[in-house]
Amino acid sequence: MKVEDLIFYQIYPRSFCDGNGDGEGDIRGVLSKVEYLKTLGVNAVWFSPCFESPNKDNGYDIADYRNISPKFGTFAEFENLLRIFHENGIKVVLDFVANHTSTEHEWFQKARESKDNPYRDYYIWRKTPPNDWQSLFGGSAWQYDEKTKEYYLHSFAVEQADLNWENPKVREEMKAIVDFWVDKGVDGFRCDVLDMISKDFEADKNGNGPKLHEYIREIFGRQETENIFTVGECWGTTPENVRLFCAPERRELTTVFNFHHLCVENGRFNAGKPDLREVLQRLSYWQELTQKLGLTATVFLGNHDQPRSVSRFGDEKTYRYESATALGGMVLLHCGVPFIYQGEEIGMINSAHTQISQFRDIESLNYYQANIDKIATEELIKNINANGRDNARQMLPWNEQAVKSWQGDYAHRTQINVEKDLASKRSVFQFYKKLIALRKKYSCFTKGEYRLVELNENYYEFERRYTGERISVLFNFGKRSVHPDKIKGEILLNNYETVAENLQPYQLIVYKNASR
Ligand code: TEU
Repeated sequence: MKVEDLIFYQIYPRSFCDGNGDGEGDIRGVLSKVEYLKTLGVNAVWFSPCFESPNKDNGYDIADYRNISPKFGTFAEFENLLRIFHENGIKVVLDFVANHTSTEHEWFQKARESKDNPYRDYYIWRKTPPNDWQSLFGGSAWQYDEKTKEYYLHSFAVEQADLNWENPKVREEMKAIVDFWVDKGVDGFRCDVLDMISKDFEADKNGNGPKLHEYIREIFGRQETENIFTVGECWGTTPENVRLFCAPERRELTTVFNFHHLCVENGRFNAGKPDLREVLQRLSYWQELTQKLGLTATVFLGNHDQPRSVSRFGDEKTYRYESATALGGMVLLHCGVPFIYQGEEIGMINSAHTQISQFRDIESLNYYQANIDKIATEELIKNINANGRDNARQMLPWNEQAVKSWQGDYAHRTQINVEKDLASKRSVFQFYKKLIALRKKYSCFTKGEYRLVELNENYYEFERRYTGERISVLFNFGKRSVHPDKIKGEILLNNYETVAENLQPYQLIVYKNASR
């Protein structure tokens, strides 16, 4: 399968489907939903980490890279899953967490034993903190370790120690892990915070260091990894960096997730409603840029770290169906590899917690602790409800029956669940299915050129062209109706039943060979 034909669905293993009723997602659950994924039409799945982990950061703290978390299933069950996905034409991409391991990983357990342990240099130790780098989850990134009286670096939780990529042994270990899974038959990797593996102490930067590209080539530029799909999670990308990561002749990555279009709010938790126009403007900028450079882009509006896109960019109260379907159109009709995050296909919205005890995510809990004396509790809860990562981690509601869940039950379960959506006349899932079918039918979506036609306060129009095909996508992203110039043409898709003179709130219309 060609890269441009891939249509991804991200599964967050702990929250996708619970097959044994213990309150956590598992392989049995995933296997019961293969038909669901096939009906939707996706042909690739990215699994967030499903390896052994104490779950301080939900699997992004890996204790054993070669073992499946027993909560998720056995190794044999995983091999079976892989086989079944492949038989059904679905590629499987795993998460590769290369910047850090859990402090429960045996490498770290040994490293912390003594300064001369052979594993000591697998991690980054200093007598005193050499800088004031902060953990992305709050507080200093340097943690004092009693036993050997030195500090180790942890860019995320205290229990996630950063690996020392300067050490060739670490790079060998990482290659062996990649090869282990490639040998098992997985089709690629999503690489967690990949741009952080090379540090730059001199320039005082915890990432995008001078050896970054060299390291990536060392791992993924080999014959063994020639045919796999790789996507690097790179927060601090610049256009130049993206070119370096993705230019095929450099043999680094297939593509990257860059987050410019999702970094539109001021600050992490006290954000306020973001401006969708700004999001679309940035998305459009990256579309044009990757196209100009001949690189593969990714397109996504959510993942397991982001609030629900409908709540964030759409209107979850009055126009949930319309905004969910139109945002789906933004993901599936642009240029590059689209990624649907679980639950987007039924228009899931943010949760509405009322108490801090209902949140699970370490980033949100640390934010709460750090601000409890400064900001009123209601305000803190409001901020976490709007911006926190638990929103994306609610168990996917398959039907309206309440379930036991590590997250607590989804607050909107009775209004929003798969069964109800599928039975509804206004089914978000059915619209996603149509979007995917459209993407598969017209080569201009997979191979075609992207051209921005118009972007103003609440109206976005772009065109995709390939040989004789020309398709226009019109999106009114405001709550007012807008009046684009009169358009004629064959309507391929419309998230309203009618086409009035004005485009209705969150209306998305796709025209073939439109003319004015
Ligand atoms: O995310 C990297 C990252 O920078 C996020 O933690 C981000 O700061 C936060 O979500 C606010 O938007 C990756 C994973 O996707 C995330 O789940 C992990 O917690 C993190 O790395 C550490 O592995």
